[in-house]
Amino acid sequence: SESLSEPSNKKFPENFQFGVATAAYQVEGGWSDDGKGVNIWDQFTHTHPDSVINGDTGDIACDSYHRYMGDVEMLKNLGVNYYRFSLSWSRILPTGYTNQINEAGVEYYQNFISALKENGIEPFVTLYHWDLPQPLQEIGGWPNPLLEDIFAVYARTAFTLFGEKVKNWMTFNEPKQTCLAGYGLGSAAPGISASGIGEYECMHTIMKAHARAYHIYDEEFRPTQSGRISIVLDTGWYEPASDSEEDMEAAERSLQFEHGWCAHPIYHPDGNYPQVMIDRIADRSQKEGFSKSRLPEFSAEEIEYIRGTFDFLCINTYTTSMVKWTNDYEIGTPGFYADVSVSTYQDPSWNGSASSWLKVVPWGMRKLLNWIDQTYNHPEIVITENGYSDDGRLDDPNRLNYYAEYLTSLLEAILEDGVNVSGYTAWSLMDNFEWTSGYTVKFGLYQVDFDNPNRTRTIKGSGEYYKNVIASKCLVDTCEE
Ligand code: GBH
Repeated sequence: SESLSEPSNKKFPENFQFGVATAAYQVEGGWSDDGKGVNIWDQFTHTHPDSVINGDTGDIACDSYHRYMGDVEMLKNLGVNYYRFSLSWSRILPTGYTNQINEAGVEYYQNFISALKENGIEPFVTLYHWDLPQPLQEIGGWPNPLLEDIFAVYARTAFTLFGEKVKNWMTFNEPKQTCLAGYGLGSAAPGISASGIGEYECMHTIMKAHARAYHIYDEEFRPTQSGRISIVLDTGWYEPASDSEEDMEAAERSLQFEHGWCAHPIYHPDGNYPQVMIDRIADRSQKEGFSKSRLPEFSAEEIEYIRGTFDFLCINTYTTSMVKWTNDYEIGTPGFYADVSVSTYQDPSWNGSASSWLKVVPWGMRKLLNWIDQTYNHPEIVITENGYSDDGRLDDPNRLNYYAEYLTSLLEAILEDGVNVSGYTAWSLMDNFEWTSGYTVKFGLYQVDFDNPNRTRTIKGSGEYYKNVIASKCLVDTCEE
């Protein structure tokens, strides 16, 4: 594994766009203010405090609900082209349905979006970043196919309310996490453990719900609003542990399960789940004694309806794993990882972060971008998240180096490999509620003082660096002209 010493002195293309990202539950706070309804993360942090480090919650978080003009100031100072944030569904529709519309929540987003536009910052809006209204969990959450319809109604509401100013929409953030952690392993909200079944049913609804929202936008809103819409998928790079045929097959299989599961139905010209998933899960299900595959099936009409529902490809990527071929896991308890049956590890020589899973492997991102480019037919790609965690210090050379090295790999993918990447988004604008890690792990370009009721924000060394990168489109003091 090669490691980079010097950041590239090449320039990003003139029209390349830079942004930063957050998500509603991680920054907004105001969890019960002005008519907001309860969502599954409110519920999870309040009723399973043992599942989050220090029993932390997003009740107040960065208090962006009350301090959004402070957020705008920071975004302006960084000079970003766009801000990727998410809408809190239950702030707009407290029950999840349209029987109640919370005017205060609608106004909050209208004011915020207007303030962004007035300051020349394009809003990139995610409809769903993991915070399902609790009443929809009461009817089963994402594994319930009814949620397709309910999400479609919410999406139409959002396009109607905000679509005049919002020209970049993302339906779901990382459905793989929603489904695996939420309905498979039970490690994240809503905490359902139903591995081997729950995650597949969850994804099946989300694929259809995404496609519905895409078609609604395409048919009812695009003609007048002329924006674009996509879905945000997350994946690391999976590098074969050797160049043996077995390890290469195992690494490709990992990519198909970890990324193809959501990407193939939407981005691949053939549509549908990857064949390797269809075959393996059918085979294991049969051996386990199920009457049919645990992987639900799409009809031919559904495959067609979902295929191609993107205007550009959005990818969150942070790290890399090595993959070794292994014997298939024994037939027994069904589970996603047993269905994949590979052995993964991270090289002990790779630099780490405050998150156990996040190792610094910039070359992995270049390989991933090339794999996506080849597998999905040279799409336009926006990196919608990439970043590094530490303890929240202001002087943060490790985060600065992470950005310098990953952006160097990105430049190589664009300039040397011809991958069509049009935007890059740093996660995150500021330190925030890092899900089950609570406030112990920090990703921000700005530090937030969580002990201060004003939630004072201070730019870090990496924030100053990113600001210069955006202004100069260059990673070092001077770039080749
Ligand atoms: C993103 O997920 C999220 O979109 C964002 O909200 C979050 O704050 C950010 O990353 C930083 O984490 O602990 O071994 O079980 C990134 C993908 C998938 C990375 C789940 C962490 C847990 C691995 N995440 N993964 S493990």
